[in-house]
Amino acid sequence: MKYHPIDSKLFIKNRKNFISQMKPSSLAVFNSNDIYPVSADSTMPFEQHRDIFYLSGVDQEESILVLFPDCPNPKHREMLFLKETNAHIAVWEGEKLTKEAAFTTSGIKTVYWLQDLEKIMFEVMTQCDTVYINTNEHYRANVETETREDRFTKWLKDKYPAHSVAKSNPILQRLRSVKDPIEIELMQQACNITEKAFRRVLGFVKPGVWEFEIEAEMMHEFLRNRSKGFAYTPIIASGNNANVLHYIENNQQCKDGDLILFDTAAEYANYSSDLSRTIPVNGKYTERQKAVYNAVLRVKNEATKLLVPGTIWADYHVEVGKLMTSELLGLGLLDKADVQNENPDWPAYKKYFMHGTSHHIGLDTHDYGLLHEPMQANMVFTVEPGIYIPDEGLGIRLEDDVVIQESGEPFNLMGNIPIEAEEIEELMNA
Ligand SMILES: [Mn+2]
Repeated sequence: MKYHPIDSKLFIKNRKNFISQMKPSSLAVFNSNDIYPVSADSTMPFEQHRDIFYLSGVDQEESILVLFPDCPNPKHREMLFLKETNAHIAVWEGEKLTKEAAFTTSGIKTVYWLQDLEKIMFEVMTQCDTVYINTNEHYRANVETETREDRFTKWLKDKYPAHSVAKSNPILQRLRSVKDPIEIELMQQACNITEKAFRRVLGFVKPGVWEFEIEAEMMHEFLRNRSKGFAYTPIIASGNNANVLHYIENNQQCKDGDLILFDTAAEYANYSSDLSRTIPVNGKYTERQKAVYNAVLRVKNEATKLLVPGTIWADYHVEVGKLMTSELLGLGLLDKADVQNENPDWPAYKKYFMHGTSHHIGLDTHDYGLLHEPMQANMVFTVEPGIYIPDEGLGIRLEDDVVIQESGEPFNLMGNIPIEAEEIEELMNA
């Protein structure tokens, strides 16, 4: 791992919170992700499943966490099963967690090698009545492959058909949406790395540069700051490419007079940041570009103030829609008749701003969180309005990541990343 070790207090607390929501005489199991194949013997880089990471800090393939708070044997109330390692295996397979290192990372004292799994599972399964399995219920999930977790669940249900089953996911959705101070600090580090990359790019962009050259500059800054890289597939969209919302080719040349929309940010220690900025290729916004830019910025600033405890996500979007409608009227993109005759299910503003304004962010970029429940302090959200005008060859989105406070305005984790049009022009021309 490139990141600095994380205090195991975080994972100990996360397990305590999870256990407090479990039914009596129940056990919960969490698996690592597979290492996904390419072909021949090539593989994709490993990405740990965020739930086992959240509950243990273990960032290694073929790991299993078992929680059984009512177990008669105190040794088996928390257990890790890991791939065996020793000095000899390490020569061939590289460094893997020893039992001691697994304890330091997770705070879990009982660590077995995987070959003991079936035997120990038989012992603990005969001592419990309910088993918590971990299904993916994220509102945007769309998974076609069978995960390691799915395979384990099938095996478990097949071998122990008399157990009742419960769901871990709703518990994790609630817990993971409210961040611990240690997590907020890790997210701040991800945002700070993103800031370095963005400032580097401000000094690099000029007419004729290619979108992928900008991508390379950012990756350089991420890697040298202990990030694995982009938290999500980067969007570097010049000119009309900005109007393709999920443009990820990043293979065009940036032209004098155009804008570039970046939706690019670093991960750190598996935590995401999520930034959008829109800058002029030649270092100076035209009057029209600046007018649209400042309209987006005003919507962002006003929307941010609505992210307070008690706000319901859907109501918030209705309010942001009103802010956006008034800006679009001001820009002459909508007229009063468009608004009077609008379809309430697809309001007029959606012609120019067709995506959501905010999502939870954390270990996943589109993080866990039950959207029908009211917002709470220490939830972290993005704020990302945009205006997209294909007829004018421009699209502008501005996005920061903010932490909801007990009272007052949210804390902006990206408060140091330049956003005022004048400051961006100044830095590009320095
Ligand atoms: Mn986002």
